[in-house]
Amino acid sequence: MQGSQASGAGHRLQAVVLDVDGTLVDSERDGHRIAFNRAFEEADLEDRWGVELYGKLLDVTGGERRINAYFEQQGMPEDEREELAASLHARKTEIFTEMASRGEIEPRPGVGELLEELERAGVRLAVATTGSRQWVGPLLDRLFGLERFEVVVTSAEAPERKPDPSAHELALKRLDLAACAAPAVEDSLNGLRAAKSAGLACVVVVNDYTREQDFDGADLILDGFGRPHAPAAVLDDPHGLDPPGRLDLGTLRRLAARSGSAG
Ligand code: XBP
Ligand code: MG
Repeated sequence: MQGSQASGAGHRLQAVVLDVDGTLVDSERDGHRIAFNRAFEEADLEDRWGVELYGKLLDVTGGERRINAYFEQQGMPEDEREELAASLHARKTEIFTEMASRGEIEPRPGVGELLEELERAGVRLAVATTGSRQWVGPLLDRLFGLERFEVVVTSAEAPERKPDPSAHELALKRLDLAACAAPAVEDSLNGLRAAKSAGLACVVVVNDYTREQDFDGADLILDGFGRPHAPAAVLDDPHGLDPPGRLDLGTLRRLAARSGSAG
């Protein structure tokens, strides 16, 4: 059964490959950014990442790479900044893991309802993130229950960060599915590029850091997951998927059906 799915008959929605940062959770501004700043403070550094600056730094995915790129901009020599980035990121990861375990990071509105609807329909859940395994597990577990995600790919398994397609490719491989059976949900241009390079259709659900990005090639763009009393605006719907004010099972099924016949 699974082999035949991988080899082609993928016009039925079978799984969804979800991003974490910015998608399942609004974790960047009030989560990772705060943790980076605490790590700087504990190391007696004067650097602090404000809300606006952090938005620019998000162009570089992966926390350690982000710190490294920032100190490179400050003119720090390579060997010095690599060592500093590694130690700061290790501490930042501990701080963020504690924040996640204490419940300080919340799901984006409507995510819980979407996951329940997908599960009820037998759609398998997978995660493809550039974040670190140390915090991804505790965060998913606290918010949703880790066992609900059949596949979780983090930077531990896919060290080439997005927009590299390796996290999505590995998620598909572990699901044993063709790309057309498993669309992705992302919040950022780096995430969209990663999903598309791996051959997945991709819904982009923007947030405050990403809404001005140019999501050329996205299969659907929404400004939120949407809830019955708070519908999400449709920012672009190039295939006429016609979501009912929220990202729902029917919309993802229409996307997979389209991807199967187009691919
Ligand atoms: C998310 C990231 C992550 C987080 C920080 O990208 O780039 O690096 O900002 O996590 P995406 P770490 O949502 O596209 O996966 O510090 O653990 O790297
Ligand atoms: Mg993201």
